[in-house]
Amino acid sequence: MIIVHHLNNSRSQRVLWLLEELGVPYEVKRYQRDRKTMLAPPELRAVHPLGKSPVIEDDGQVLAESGAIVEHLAERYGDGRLVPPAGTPERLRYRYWMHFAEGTAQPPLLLKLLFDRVETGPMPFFARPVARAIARRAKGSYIQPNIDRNLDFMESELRDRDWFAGGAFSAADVQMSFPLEAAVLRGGLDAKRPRLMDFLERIHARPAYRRAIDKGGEYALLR
Ligand SMILES: N[C@@H](CCC(=O)N[C@@H](CS)C(=O)NCC(=O)O)C(=O)O
Repeated sequence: MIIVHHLNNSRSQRVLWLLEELGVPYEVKRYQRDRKTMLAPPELRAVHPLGKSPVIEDDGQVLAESGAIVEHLAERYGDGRLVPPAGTPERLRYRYWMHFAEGTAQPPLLLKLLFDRVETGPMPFFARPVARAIARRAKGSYIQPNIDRNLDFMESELRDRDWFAGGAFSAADVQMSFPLEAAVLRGGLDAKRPRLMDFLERIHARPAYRRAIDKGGEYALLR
């Protein structure tokens, strides 16, 4: 039985969704973020030294890193589904988006989250103006322009195809869901990029996605 170590409101929601798409049985072990710091509880470090989610156990082997998990599960249990055939342009695009999600899309969104907290979080009154100025400068000069460029690029890539790898839904779309959901919450993704919004609507309507939400519990990234 596959075990998914699942943190509320996190990237591991994607893993539950993928397993629902594949129809593979699994067990969910739930962990709650600290309400104040939003960090994972220390028990997750007993599963993997980094203490982040997702982590899975499959056949007694522990695997972390959502992209590696998604690729592994799709290859091992997909039986040809959700992974484009090897040697096709779709397979190359599949690989590209699988890595783009965490390697390029996610970093500026995380920076945005951190600098938003610097700007609005509690601190001594004398430090506030300086901290706010630094946060605004970082967001305006680097973070938001990178988020915008990434979003424009993703929007343009869905101009000629329904899904990121091509005409068929694939595990790369599962991996891409999290940065897009995060971009709605804090990256400025809205109706001005209609193809990305339509992508989100289509994935949220999938029965497997809905089942995964029921299994995972609280998921505030969902819109
Ligand atoms: N690149 C890693 C990132 C893992 C990660 O940062 N997970 C977050 C959840 S979205 C986490 O565990 N945060 C809690 C913490 O850092 O304590 C992946 O894709 O799996």
